[in-house]
Amino acid sequence: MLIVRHLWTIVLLPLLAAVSVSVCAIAADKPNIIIFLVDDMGVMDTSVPFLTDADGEPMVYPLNEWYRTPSMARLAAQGTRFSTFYAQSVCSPTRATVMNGQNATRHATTQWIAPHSNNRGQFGPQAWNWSGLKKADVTLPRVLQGAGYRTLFLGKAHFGPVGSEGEDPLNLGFDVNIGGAAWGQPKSYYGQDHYGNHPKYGEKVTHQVPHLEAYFDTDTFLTEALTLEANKEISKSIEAGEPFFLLMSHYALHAPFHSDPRFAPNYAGSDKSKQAQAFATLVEGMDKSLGDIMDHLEILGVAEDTLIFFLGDNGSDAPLGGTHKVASSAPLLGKKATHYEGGMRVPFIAAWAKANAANIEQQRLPIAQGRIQAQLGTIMDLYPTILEVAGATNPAGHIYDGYSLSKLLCGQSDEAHPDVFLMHFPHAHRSKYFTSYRNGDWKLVYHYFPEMNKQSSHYELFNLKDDFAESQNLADSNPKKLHAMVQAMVAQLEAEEALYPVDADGNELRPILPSI
Ligand SMILES: [Ca+2]
Repeated sequence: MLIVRHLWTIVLLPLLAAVSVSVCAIAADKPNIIIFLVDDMGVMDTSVPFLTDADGEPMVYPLNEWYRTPSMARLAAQGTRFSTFYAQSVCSPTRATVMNGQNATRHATTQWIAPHSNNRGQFGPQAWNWSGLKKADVTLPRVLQGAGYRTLFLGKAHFGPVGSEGEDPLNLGFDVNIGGAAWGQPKSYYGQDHYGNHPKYGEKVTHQVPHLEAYFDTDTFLTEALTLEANKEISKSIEAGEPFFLLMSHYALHAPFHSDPRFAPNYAGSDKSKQAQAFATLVEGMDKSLGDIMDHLEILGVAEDTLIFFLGDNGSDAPLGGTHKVASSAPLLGKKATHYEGGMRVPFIAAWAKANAANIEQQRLPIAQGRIQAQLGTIMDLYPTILEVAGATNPAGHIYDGYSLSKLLCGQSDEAHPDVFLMHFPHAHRSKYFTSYRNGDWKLVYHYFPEMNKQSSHYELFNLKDDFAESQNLADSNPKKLHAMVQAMVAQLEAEEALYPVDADGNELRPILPSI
């Protein structure tokens, strides 16, 4: 009997060892992937210059000198950043796009999702996707789960309203959810306030951040608590030998602009408002989080095997100046929720957490270091880029609108990647009922006027190469270009099955072609 058992051991052990080695080899072939998504972070809310001069050299503006983001600078030095990267103008549309790679026009979550009521607005399309993402939807984390990843969600979700399937990231392909709920902002950033869960708020409180009881009544700022929890989950994945996908989705920099005491002294001497100073502390706390995660990856010895995509989810909401002015995103015009560049331009950096040209995974995607890519990229591009890096396959029948960024990240131009971005917003916010369409150097903004209860139109046409601050409307002086741009915009709206604003009688308002 003993001999038999021994024989089994002799036969089985090498087999088990072989299986074990094989699994490890597969795991090692898959890089860890982090999307570091910062809420309401515009392209100018950082000390890292993203905008460039005509020669592609970075331009430092006063806002770059105001903010402090050394960890972003560290990441940018190791990777490639984009001078022109587009997200949607508000939260939920971008968040759904991160998850499914579709333009908001197609996934139809075209407005931010209010937690308790359908906020389509008086003239918004009835069929817009207020209920957000569903259990059955194709999502990036679910596809990555299928490719062997442990999927981690930390922070602000805002994928669906209260009581919907999309309210809980665990329904959408994540193995872990810490902090994610229907809320688009926290009630409080402070541990002393229990991040909005404190009894002092009463029973009808909303916007309380879940899962952070361990930090109640401490001085731990929300951004820090989420970072500590993220690093714990990263450690668990490494200990388990599983590659991880982390959507590190900070509540910062969204209002309320609560000052982070750790950084407040850095701005106290400024002549800027208390609100602007508090906003700057949110920026610096977010940046510390990035640095802490990068340090943790190095300590664990997995920085070389970890790819980081850093970006904001819409244009800046910095409390500086007027909504439709050159202010919060200076030198760009406008801020979050507007149709101008300040509403939709976000920072984007992609880098290995520690560059090493000898690393096999990095040889497959040798991201150019310290480089600024001038060709435009969009939020839709994350989905196909990450699937490619992870060796995952897009499920049959799932349409996505992005293009792989891999050539652009490696310092090349890519003719297959179109210089086009369509942003469709058939709702009312700071800017109302508009579609903007970027194509090459040109940008068209089409305004619908449902309030007038009849078809009416207004066009803005800018040449961003000559006029990045959108100061000169060329719609009247260049009718040929205007016509061509509206035609191309309409074609893309149709291809993506856009839903349009309606007039008071419920009639759909489609864009009107201008006469030539
Ligand atoms: Ca946002």
